[in-house]
Amino acid sequence: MYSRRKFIKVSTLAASTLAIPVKAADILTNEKRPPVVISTWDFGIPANKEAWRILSKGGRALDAVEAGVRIPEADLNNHSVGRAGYPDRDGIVTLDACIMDEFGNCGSVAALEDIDHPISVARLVMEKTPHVMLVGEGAKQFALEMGFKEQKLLTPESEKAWKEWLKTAKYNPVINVENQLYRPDKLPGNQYNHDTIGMLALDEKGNLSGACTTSGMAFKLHGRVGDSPIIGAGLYVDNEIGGATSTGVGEEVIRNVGSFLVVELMRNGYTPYEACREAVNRIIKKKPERAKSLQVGFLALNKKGEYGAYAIQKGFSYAVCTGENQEGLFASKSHY
Ligand code: SD4
Repeated sequence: MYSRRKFIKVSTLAASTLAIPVKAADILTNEKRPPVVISTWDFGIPANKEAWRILSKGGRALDAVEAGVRIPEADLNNHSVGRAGYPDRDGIVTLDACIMDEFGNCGSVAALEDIDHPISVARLVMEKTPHVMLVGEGAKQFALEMGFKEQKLLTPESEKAWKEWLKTAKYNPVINVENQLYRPDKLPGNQYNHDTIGMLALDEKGNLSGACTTSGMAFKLHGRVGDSPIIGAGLYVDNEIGGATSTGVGEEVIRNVGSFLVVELMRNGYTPYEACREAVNRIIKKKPERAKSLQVGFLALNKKGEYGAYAIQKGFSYAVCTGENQEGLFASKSHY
Protein backbone atom coordinates (compact mmCIF):
# COMPACT_ATOMS: atom_id res chain seq x y z
CA MET A 1 0.00 0.00 0.00
CA TYR A 2 1.26 3.46 -0.86
CA SER A 3 1.27 5.37 2.39
CA ARG A 4 0.92 9.11 2.57
CA ARG A 5 4.22 9.33 4.40
CA LYS A 6 5.99 7.44 1.63
CA PHE A 7 4.29 9.60 -0.97
CA ILE A 8 5.59 12.77 0.61
CA LYS A 9 9.09 11.30 0.89
CA VAL A 10 9.21 10.28 -2.76
CA SER A 11 7.68 13.55 -3.82
CA THR A 12 10.24 15.55 -1.88
CA LEU A 13 13.00 13.58 -3.54
CA ALA A 14 11.49 14.26 -6.94
CA ALA A 15 11.14 17.90 -6.14
CA SER A 16 14.70 18.26 -4.91
CA THR A 17 16.26 16.47 -7.87
CA LEU A 18 13.95 17.75 -10.58
CA ALA A 19 12.86 21.10 -9.19
CA ILE A 20 9.21 20.26 -9.78
CA PRO A 21 6.84 21.83 -7.25
CA VAL A 22 4.95 19.22 -5.25
CA LYS A 23 1.53 19.74 -3.78
CA ALA A 24 0.91 16.41 -2.11
CA ALA A 25 -2.24 17.51 -0.34
CA ASP A 26 -3.79 18.68 -3.58
CA ILE A 27 -3.13 15.46 -5.43
CA LEU A 28 -4.54 13.04 -2.91
CA THR A 29 -7.73 14.77 -1.85
CA ASN A 30 -11.09 13.18 -2.57
CA GLU A 31 -12.84 16.50 -3.13
CA LYS A 32 -15.60 16.61 -5.67
CA ARG A 33 -14.51 18.23 -8.91
CA PRO A 34 -16.54 19.33 -11.90
CA PRO A 35 -16.59 16.46 -14.39
CA VAL A 36 -14.26 16.53 -17.37
CA VAL A 37 -13.56 14.18 -20.26
CA ILE A 38 -10.60 14.35 -22.61
CA SER A 39 -9.68 12.35 -25.71
CA THR A 40 -6.96 12.01 -28.28
CA TRP A 41 -7.33 13.61 -31.72
CA ASP A 42 -10.06 15.67 -33.38
CA PHE A 43 -12.45 12.73 -33.45
CA GLY A 44 -12.41 13.00 -29.67
CA ILE A 45 -14.90 15.87 -29.93
CA PRO A 46 -18.00 13.80 -30.82
CA ALA A 47 -16.75 11.00 -28.57
CA ASN A 48 -16.42 13.41 -25.63
CA LYS A 49 -19.93 14.75 -26.25
CA GLU A 50 -21.36 11.25 -25.95
CA ALA A 51 -19.41 10.69 -22.74
CA TRP A 52 -20.64 14.04 -21.48
CA ARG A 53 -24.27 12.94 -21.79
CA ILE A 54 -23.49 10.49 -18.99
CA LEU A 55 -21.11 12.62 -16.94
CA SER A 56 -23.40 15.67 -16.94
CA LYS A 57 -26.18 13.61 -15.36
CA GLY A 58 -23.92 12.49 -12.54
CA GLY A 59 -23.07 9.20 -14.27
CA ARG A 60 -20.02 7.04 -13.72
CA ALA A 61 -16.77 7.81 -15.55
CA LEU A 62 -16.52 4.16 -16.62
CA ASP A 63 -19.89 4.27 -18.39
CA ALA A 64 -18.95 7.59 -19.96
CA VAL A 65 -15.66 6.42 -21.48
CA GLU A 66 -17.20 3.24 -22.86
CA ALA A 67 -20.09 5.13 -24.47
CA GLY A 68 -17.76 7.85 -25.71
CA VAL A 69 -15.27 5.72 -27.59
CA ARG A 70 -18.07 3.67 -29.16
CA ILE A 71 -18.73 6.73 -31.35
CA PRO A 72 -15.49 6.54 -33.39
CA GLU A 73 -15.64 2.74 -33.20
CA ALA A 74 -18.93 2.87 -35.12
CA ASP A 75 -17.93 5.65 -37.54
CA LEU A 76 -17.59 4.19 -41.03
CA ASN A 77 -15.43 7.17 -42.06
CA ASN A 78 -12.90 6.43 -39.35
CA HIS A 79 -10.26 4.04 -40.63
CA SER A 80 -8.09 3.89 -37.54
CA VAL A 81 -10.60 2.85 -34.88
CA GLY A 82 -13.21 0.11 -34.75
CA ARG A 83 -15.63 -1.14 -37.37
CA ALA A 84 -14.06 0.48 -40.45
CA GLY A 85 -10.42 0.24 -39.38
CA TYR A 86 -7.77 -0.48 -41.98
CA PRO A 87 -6.79 -4.15 -42.11
CA ASP A 88 -3.45 -5.79 -41.53
CA ARG A 89 -1.12 -6.68 -44.41
CA ASP A 90 -3.20 -9.78 -45.15
CA GLY A 91 -6.41 -7.79 -45.45
CA ILE A 92 -7.78 -8.85 -42.06
CA VAL A 93 -9.18 -6.23 -39.67
CA THR A 94 -7.98 -6.88 -36.12
CA LEU A 95 -9.07 -4.62 -33.26
CA ASP A 96 -7.43 -3.78 -29.94
CA ALA A 97 -9.05 -2.12 -26.91
CA CYS A 98 -8.83 -1.79 -23.16
CA ILE A 99 -10.70 -0.15 -20.32
CA MET A 100 -9.87 0.63 -16.68
CA ASP A 101 -12.07 1.79 -13.82
CA GLU A 102 -11.70 3.66 -10.56
CA PHE A 103 -11.03 0.48 -8.57
CA GLY A 104 -8.07 -0.54 -10.71
CA ASN A 105 -10.14 -3.17 -12.51
CA CYS A 106 -9.25 -3.56 -16.15
CA GLY A 107 -10.18 -5.55 -19.23
CA SER A 108 -8.67 -5.88 -22.65
CA VAL A 109 -8.99 -7.55 -26.03
CA ALA A 110 -6.32 -7.76 -28.71
CA ALA A 111 -6.32 -8.93 -32.32
CA LEU A 112 -10.08 -9.33 -32.17
CA GLU A 113 -11.63 -10.27 -35.55
CA ASP A 114 -15.17 -10.02 -36.97
CA ILE A 115 -16.64 -8.24 -33.92
CA ASP A 116 -17.34 -4.54 -33.63
CA HIS A 117 -17.13 -2.43 -30.47
CA PRO A 118 -14.05 -4.07 -28.97
CA ILE A 119 -14.26 -1.62 -26.05
CA SER A 120 -17.49 -3.26 -24.90
CA VAL A 121 -15.95 -6.71 -25.22
CA ALA A 122 -13.00 -5.43 -23.12
CA ARG A 123 -15.42 -4.20 -20.46
CA LEU A 124 -17.06 -7.61 -20.31
CA VAL A 125 -13.67 -9.30 -19.98
CA MET A 126 -13.19 -7.04 -16.95
CA GLU A 127 -16.61 -7.64 -15.46
CA LYS A 128 -17.47 -11.22 -16.38
CA THR A 129 -14.16 -13.06 -16.21
CA PRO A 130 -11.36 -13.33 -13.66
CA HIS A 131 -8.93 -12.30 -16.42
CA VAL A 132 -7.59 -9.06 -17.82
CA MET A 133 -6.87 -9.84 -21.45
CA LEU A 134 -8.25 -12.11 -24.18
CA VAL A 135 -6.70 -12.29 -27.62
CA GLY A 136 -7.49 -13.47 -31.14
CA GLU A 137 -9.77 -16.45 -31.51
CA GLY A 138 -10.38 -16.70 -27.77
CA ALA A 139 -11.47 -13.06 -27.59
CA LYS A 140 -13.86 -13.63 -30.50
CA GLN A 141 -15.28 -16.77 -28.93
CA PHE A 142 -15.88 -14.87 -25.68
CA ALA A 143 -17.57 -12.00 -27.56
CA LEU A 144 -19.88 -14.44 -29.33
CA GLU A 145 -20.75 -16.07 -26.00
CA MET A 146 -21.59 -12.60 -24.68
CA GLY A 147 -24.05 -12.07 -27.52
CA PHE A 148 -21.97 -10.04 -29.98
CA LYS A 149 -22.70 -10.79 -33.64
CA GLU A 150 -20.04 -12.03 -36.03
CA GLN A 151 -19.68 -9.66 -38.97
CA LYS A 152 -17.33 -8.78 -41.80
CA LEU A 153 -15.49 -5.65 -40.75
CA LEU A 154 -13.51 -4.85 -43.89
CA THR A 155 -15.38 -2.01 -45.62
CA PRO A 156 -15.08 -1.39 -49.38
CA GLU A 157 -13.07 1.80 -48.65
CA SER A 158 -10.67 -0.01 -46.34
CA GLU A 159 -10.26 -2.82 -48.86
CA LYS A 160 -9.50 -0.31 -51.61
CA ALA A 161 -6.89 1.44 -49.44
CA TRP A 162 -5.27 -1.89 -48.56
CA LYS A 163 -5.08 -2.91 -52.22
CA GLU A 164 -3.51 0.45 -53.07
CA TRP A 165 -0.98 -0.07 -50.30
CA LEU A 166 -0.16 -3.57 -51.54
CA LYS A 167 1.01 -2.16 -54.88
CA THR A 168 3.96 -0.31 -53.39
CA ALA A 169 4.40 -1.21 -49.75
CA LYS A 170 6.48 -4.38 -50.01
CA TYR A 171 4.88 -5.55 -46.76
CA ASN A 172 6.56 -2.85 -44.79
CA PRO A 173 4.01 -1.43 -42.36
CA VAL A 174 4.46 2.24 -41.49
CA ILE A 175 2.60 4.47 -39.11
CA ASN A 176 1.83 8.06 -39.93
CA VAL A 177 3.83 10.94 -38.62
CA GLU A 178 1.54 13.89 -39.03
CA ASN A 179 4.02 16.42 -40.26
CA GLN A 180 6.08 14.28 -42.60
CA LEU A 181 6.49 11.05 -44.53
CA TYR A 182 3.35 9.02 -44.70
CA ARG A 183 -0.14 10.49 -44.68
CA PRO A 184 -3.00 7.99 -44.53
CA ASP A 185 -5.36 10.91 -45.10
CA LYS A 186 -4.15 10.81 -48.68
CA LEU A 187 -5.54 7.31 -48.96
CA PRO A 188 -8.99 6.95 -50.50
CA GLY A 189 -11.94 7.30 -48.19
CA ASN A 190 -9.97 8.27 -45.10
CA GLN A 191 -11.53 11.26 -43.47
CA TYR A 192 -9.07 11.26 -40.59
CA ASN A 193 -5.35 10.87 -40.71
CA HIS A 194 -5.15 10.14 -37.02
CA ASP A 195 -5.25 7.12 -34.95
CA THR A 196 -6.23 5.57 -31.70
CA ILE A 197 -8.80 7.09 -29.41
CA GLY A 198 -7.73 7.20 -25.80
CA MET A 199 -10.28 8.77 -23.44
CA LEU A 200 -9.99 9.74 -19.78
CA ALA A 201 -12.87 10.95 -17.63
CA LEU A 202 -13.38 12.34 -14.13
CA ASP A 203 -16.94 12.07 -12.88
CA GLU A 204 -18.94 14.11 -10.39
CA LYS A 205 -17.94 11.79 -7.55
CA GLY A 206 -14.30 12.48 -8.33
CA ASN A 207 -13.66 9.03 -9.82
CA LEU A 208 -11.49 8.40 -12.85
CA SER A 209 -11.76 5.86 -15.67
CA GLY A 210 -10.20 5.43 -19.10
CA ALA A 211 -10.69 3.64 -22.40
CA CYS A 212 -8.49 3.10 -25.42
CA THR A 213 -9.48 1.52 -28.75
CA THR A 214 -7.89 1.18 -32.18
CA SER A 215 -7.48 -0.89 -35.30
CA GLY A 216 -3.75 -0.39 -34.71
CA MET A 217 -1.05 0.29 -37.19
CA ALA A 218 -2.54 0.10 -40.69
CA PHE A 219 -1.29 -2.86 -42.76
CA LYS A 220 0.62 -4.32 -39.81
CA LEU A 221 1.81 -7.92 -39.69
CA HIS A 222 -1.04 -10.29 -38.90
CA GLY A 223 -1.07 -10.82 -35.13
CA ARG A 224 0.76 -7.61 -34.33
CA VAL A 225 -0.55 -5.98 -31.16
CA GLY A 226 0.30 -2.41 -30.26
CA ASP A 227 0.19 -0.49 -27.02
CA SER A 228 -3.51 0.34 -27.06
CA PRO A 229 -4.90 -2.83 -25.39
CA ILE A 230 -1.98 -3.16 -22.99
CA ILE A 231 -2.66 -1.88 -19.51
CA GLY A 232 0.18 0.42 -18.48
CA ALA A 233 1.23 1.07 -22.08
CA GLY A 234 -1.75 2.48 -24.00
CA LEU A 235 -3.79 3.26 -20.90
CA TYR A 236 -3.42 3.46 -17.16
CA VAL A 237 -5.67 4.83 -14.44
CA ASP A 238 -4.93 5.18 -10.75
CA ASN A 239 -7.90 6.72 -9.01
CA GLU A 240 -5.66 8.29 -6.35
CA ILE A 241 -3.56 10.15 -8.87
CA GLY A 242 -4.80 10.35 -12.46
CA GLY A 243 -4.92 8.60 -15.80
CA ALA A 244 -2.93 8.58 -19.01
CA THR A 245 -3.31 7.28 -22.52
CA SER A 246 -1.19 7.23 -25.64
CA THR A 247 -1.25 7.32 -29.41
CA GLY A 248 1.37 6.77 -32.06
CA VAL A 249 3.86 3.99 -32.60
CA GLY A 250 2.75 1.45 -30.04
CA GLU A 251 6.02 -0.46 -29.95
CA GLU A 252 7.82 2.55 -28.45
CA VAL A 253 5.06 3.07 -25.90
CA ILE A 254 5.21 -0.58 -24.84
CA ARG A 255 9.01 -0.46 -24.52
CA ASN A 256 8.66 2.43 -22.09
CA VAL A 257 5.42 1.35 -20.35
CA GLY A 258 4.33 4.84 -21.27
CA SER A 259 0.96 5.45 -19.63
CA PHE A 260 2.01 3.87 -16.35
CA LEU A 261 5.09 6.06 -16.40
CA VAL A 262 3.00 9.20 -16.93
CA VAL A 263 0.77 8.32 -13.96
CA GLU A 264 3.77 7.55 -11.74
CA LEU A 265 5.35 10.87 -12.69
CA MET A 266 2.13 12.63 -11.68
CA ARG A 267 2.27 10.70 -8.40
CA ASN A 268 5.67 12.25 -7.85
CA GLY A 269 4.36 15.76 -8.35
CA TYR A 270 4.54 16.38 -12.08
CA THR A 271 1.62 18.16 -13.71
CA PRO A 272 -0.12 16.19 -16.49
CA TYR A 273 1.75 18.22 -19.10
CA GLU A 274 5.13 17.75 -17.40
CA ALA A 275 4.51 14.02 -16.99
CA CYS A 276 3.61 13.57 -20.68
CA ARG A 277 6.67 15.58 -21.70
CA GLU A 278 9.01 13.52 -19.53
CA ALA A 279 7.57 10.24 -20.90
CA VAL A 280 8.10 11.49 -24.47
CA ASN A 281 11.62 12.62 -23.63
CA ARG A 282 12.52 9.16 -22.36
CA ILE A 283 11.54 7.68 -25.74
CA ILE A 284 13.56 10.30 -27.60
CA LYS A 285 16.57 9.87 -25.33
CA LYS A 286 16.78 6.15 -26.02
CA LYS A 287 16.48 6.51 -29.80
CA PRO A 288 17.25 10.08 -30.81
CA GLU A 289 17.74 9.30 -34.50
CA ARG A 290 14.66 7.11 -34.84
CA ALA A 291 12.56 9.62 -32.89
CA LYS A 292 12.97 12.16 -35.70
CA SER A 293 10.57 10.17 -37.86
CA LEU A 294 8.40 8.70 -35.15
CA GLN A 295 5.19 9.89 -33.55
CA VAL A 296 4.16 9.15 -29.99
CA GLY A 297 1.79 11.34 -28.00
CA PHE A 298 0.58 11.12 -24.41
CA LEU A 299 -2.51 12.64 -22.86
CA ALA A 300 -3.10 12.80 -19.11
CA LEU A 301 -5.73 13.88 -16.59
CA ASN A 302 -5.15 14.17 -12.88
CA LYS A 303 -7.45 13.81 -9.90
CA LYS A 304 -7.95 17.57 -9.78
CA GLY A 305 -9.29 17.62 -13.33
CA GLU A 306 -6.15 19.18 -14.76
CA TYR A 307 -5.03 17.83 -18.09
CA GLY A 308 -2.08 18.04 -20.45
CA ALA A 309 -0.46 16.41 -23.45
CA TYR A 310 2.86 16.16 -25.20
CA ALA A 311 4.05 14.48 -28.41
CA ILE A 312 7.26 13.85 -30.28
CA GLN A 313 5.98 15.47 -33.48
CA LYS A 314 3.69 18.35 -34.20
CA GLY A 315 0.12 17.58 -35.21
CA PHE A 316 -1.20 15.75 -32.16
CA SER A 317 -4.52 17.27 -31.10
CA TYR A 318 -6.72 16.48 -28.13
CA ALA A 319 -10.33 17.21 -27.34
CA VAL A 320 -11.55 18.49 -23.97
CA CYS A 321 -15.13 18.57 -22.76
CA THR A 322 -16.26 20.38 -19.61
CA GLY A 323 -19.41 22.05 -18.32
CA GLU A 324 -18.30 25.28 -20.00
CA ASN A 325 -17.30 23.94 -23.40
CA GLN A 326 -18.17 20.57 -24.87
CA GLU A 327 -16.10 21.05 -28.03
CA GLY A 328 -12.68 22.11 -26.82
CA LEU A 329 -9.81 21.14 -29.11
CA PHE A 330 -6.14 21.81 -28.41
CA ALA A 331 -2.89 21.32 -30.26
CA SER A 332 -0.43 19.40 -28.12
CA LYS A 333 3.03 20.83 -27.61
CA SER A 334 5.71 18.68 -29.14
CA HIS A 335 9.44 18.06 -29.11
CA TYR A 336 9.88 18.88 -32.81
C1 SD4 B 1 -0.82 1.17 -32.21
N1 SD4 B 1 -0.88 3.15 -30.87
O1 SD4 B 1 -1.44 0.17 -32.56
C2 SD4 B 1 -1.59 2.42 -31.88
C3 SD4 B 1 -1.85 3.18 -33.12
C4 SD4 B 1 -1.93 4.63 -32.97
O2 SD4 B 1 -1.33 6.69 -33.73
O3 SD4 B 1 -2.31 5.18 -32.00
N2 SD4 B 1 -1.45 5.38 -33.90
O4 SD4 B 1 0.41 1.20 -32.17
